[in-house]
Amino acid sequence: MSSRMTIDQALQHPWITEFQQLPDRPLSGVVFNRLKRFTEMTKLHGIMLNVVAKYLPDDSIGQLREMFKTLDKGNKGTINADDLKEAVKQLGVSSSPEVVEGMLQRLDADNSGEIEYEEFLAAAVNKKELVTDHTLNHIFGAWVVGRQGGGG
Ligand SMILES: [Ca+2]
Repeated sequence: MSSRMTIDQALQHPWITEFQQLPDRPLSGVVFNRLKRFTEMTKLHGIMLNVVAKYLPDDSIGQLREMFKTLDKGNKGTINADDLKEAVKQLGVSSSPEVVEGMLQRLDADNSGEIEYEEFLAAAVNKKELVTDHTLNHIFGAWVVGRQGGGG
């Protein structure tokens, strides 16, 4: 039996839960897990999340905005491969550079080579929070108004 933990096992581990409270760690275990799960989704699912993420209310993404700023070294407005690797290292999860590169490629919806804020949001947000009345009203409300020519 191998004593080496998988990433998923490590993220269930109590000390990860403890670490995610620490402010000097740019990435929380929970969010890292979401990013990882995002890479396992179908491409279409990822595109849909990118669309929905644009309509998220500010109050549900405040913490993620702060996390993005912390990850974004030098205030570039984007997260690059180095930022992500450093964050994963600080999280204390053993993850190969290839895994992090793969994660970045998957999150990078527009193939710019970096993760923009909305790309990060799409992957990092709690998926249960995504499909709420608020976001659905925004998306379908805008669509219905568009179809009716804005009249009322
Ligand atoms: Ca991008």
